[in-house]
Amino acid sequence: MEKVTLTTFEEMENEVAKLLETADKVGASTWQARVKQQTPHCKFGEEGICCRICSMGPCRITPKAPRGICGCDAHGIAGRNFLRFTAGGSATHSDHGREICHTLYCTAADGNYKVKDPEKLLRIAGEWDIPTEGRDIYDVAHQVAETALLEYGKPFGTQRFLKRANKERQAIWAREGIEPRAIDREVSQALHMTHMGCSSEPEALVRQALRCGLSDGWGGSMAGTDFSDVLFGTPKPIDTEANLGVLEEDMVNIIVHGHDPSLSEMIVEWSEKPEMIAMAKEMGAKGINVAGMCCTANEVAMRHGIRMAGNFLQQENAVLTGAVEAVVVDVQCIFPALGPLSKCFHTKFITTSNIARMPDSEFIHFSPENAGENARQIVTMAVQNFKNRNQDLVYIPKMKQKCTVGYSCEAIIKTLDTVTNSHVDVTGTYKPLVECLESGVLRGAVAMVGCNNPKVRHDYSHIEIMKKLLANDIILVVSGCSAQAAAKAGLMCREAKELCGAGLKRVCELANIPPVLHMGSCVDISRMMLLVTGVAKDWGVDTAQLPIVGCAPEWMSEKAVSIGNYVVATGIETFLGITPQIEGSSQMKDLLYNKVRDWVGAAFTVEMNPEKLCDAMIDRIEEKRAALGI
Ligand code: BF8
Ligand code: SF4
Repeated sequence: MEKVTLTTFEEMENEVAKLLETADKVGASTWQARVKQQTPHCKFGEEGICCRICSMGPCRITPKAPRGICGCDAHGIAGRNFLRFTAGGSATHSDHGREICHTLYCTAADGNYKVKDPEKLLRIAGEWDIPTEGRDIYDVAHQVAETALLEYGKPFGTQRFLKRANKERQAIWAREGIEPRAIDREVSQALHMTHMGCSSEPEALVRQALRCGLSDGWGGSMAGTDFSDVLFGTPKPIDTEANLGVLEEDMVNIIVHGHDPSLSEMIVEWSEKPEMIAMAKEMGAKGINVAGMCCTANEVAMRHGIRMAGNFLQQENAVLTGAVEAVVVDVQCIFPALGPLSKCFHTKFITTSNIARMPDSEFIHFSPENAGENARQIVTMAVQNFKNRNQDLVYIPKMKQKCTVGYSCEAIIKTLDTVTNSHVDVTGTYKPLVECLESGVLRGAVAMVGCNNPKVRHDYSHIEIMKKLLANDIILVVSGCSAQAAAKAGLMCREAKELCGAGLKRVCELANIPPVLHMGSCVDISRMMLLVTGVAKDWGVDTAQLPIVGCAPEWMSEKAVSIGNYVVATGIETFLGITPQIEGSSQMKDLLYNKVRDWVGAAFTVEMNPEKLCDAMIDRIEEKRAALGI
């Protein structure tokens, strides 16, 4: 029998403790210490009932002061805060998508960026009625990119990608008046609605939160994913490794961290150039080792097999190994702490985007037009920094696990085809998966996503919930920092089938897949929307009827709230392990935890205890099965 040995929390935490000793030695601040300084958190903020959107305030709601100076009550304040949180996330994902569209617009046959998946480009052009016949692929790319960019600000109509949804879903969005129009318009309207003296009715605020979320998931994020695939290739299953043990003692270590693959792809390309490797050898290193952090790790792992150093709460850990020559970042989820922390070591902290400027960093403005030159400069800086490493401070935890990543929808369909029709042409259907779900070989599926959050033990909820779901024949698709949690623990390798119930184990053996399928970064949750939609279409039911739920057990960011909104609006019940900041309003709780289900067929469930959260998911999946009569 193939064996799987999981990395335990104790092993991980012991290694972190050693890294924290180094932090003490060099006088570095760490998040572990700052959490203590920030606890307990402000209760008004935590419950969402502090308002500071005008300078008559800030106003805080208490039993003795039930209204702000303008007269807004707890429900209006919590509702406005929730919508603003959503708008922040939607803007962030969608702006990432916009950058990718710009990169696509900059492609040329002899340029820094090329079209790597012309087939996917032509498919999207076809969806959008853009002529392709007899045209140069780059002409098509530029027209598709421009059309995509116009989606952000078009004056009329709704988002083009909505047409990809099943008919039932499209009808629900139309009925509820939540079809997103221009992507930017939904963010703008959210900010307008939450300006002093505009909306204070929770229902209206929640409806706009759903619409603003949809403009992300079925707009900006979907553009980010699809055009990243066109530019850098649609992911296919590929083997790699995960955890801090992927850093190498005798190589130049470069961490790529953030989200936008336009940067990380170039860094990977340049780190592989013979002249760069020769330079590293001149400096006394054996070569150049690029490792990923956070969503960038997912992006480069699934397209190149670049190894993943860790997830959100490990970004400081990587620097604390003392073995990192450069942390190269673009946007989102980057701790401003990395600047001062790097100063305690030889590490260069290199920021590259005007969107994420940070103190104590070296700024090299990265642009698609100069990408090659920018990447050359960055890799050179890292290589030349190797000689400055202080060997006395180097400690690299030995922990790492092997994993298989890169299950795009296209890859999943291809895998299903090989199982059912190994000698027949690709049929392009999820029907085999539908059959497994219908027959009960698989009880259901969970899309597990999201971050880490020091309010709960690092990665614990992700891993414990995943293990229990696998044992219950529930297959997992994962993305973002949840994906890395699975990979680091050892759940993303084929041997992990041994932890599954009999049905899921059989599916893993037949399809030769791990039971936890890596679908990418957080913008790639749009892939999950298309997967669920595809299953619903092949089953002939609406998404809300499927035995499939979403889960973000350790979420923290505004992006996660935007995601939650579009996942729920897509009809997928969403389970949260961190309480959203709305608890101070009974009306907001009722809306998000119950009432939205009447509108879109799904709602949020919140439970801080991972065991109970998992049980609630299993119950919901079984309820859905019963309702389908299976
Ligand atoms: O977008 S899972 S901590 S890295 S927000 Fe951030 Fe959360 Fe990680 Fe990617 Ni997503
Ligand atoms: Fe206070 Fe109203 Fe101003 Fe908010 S908008 S800070 S509740 S006065």
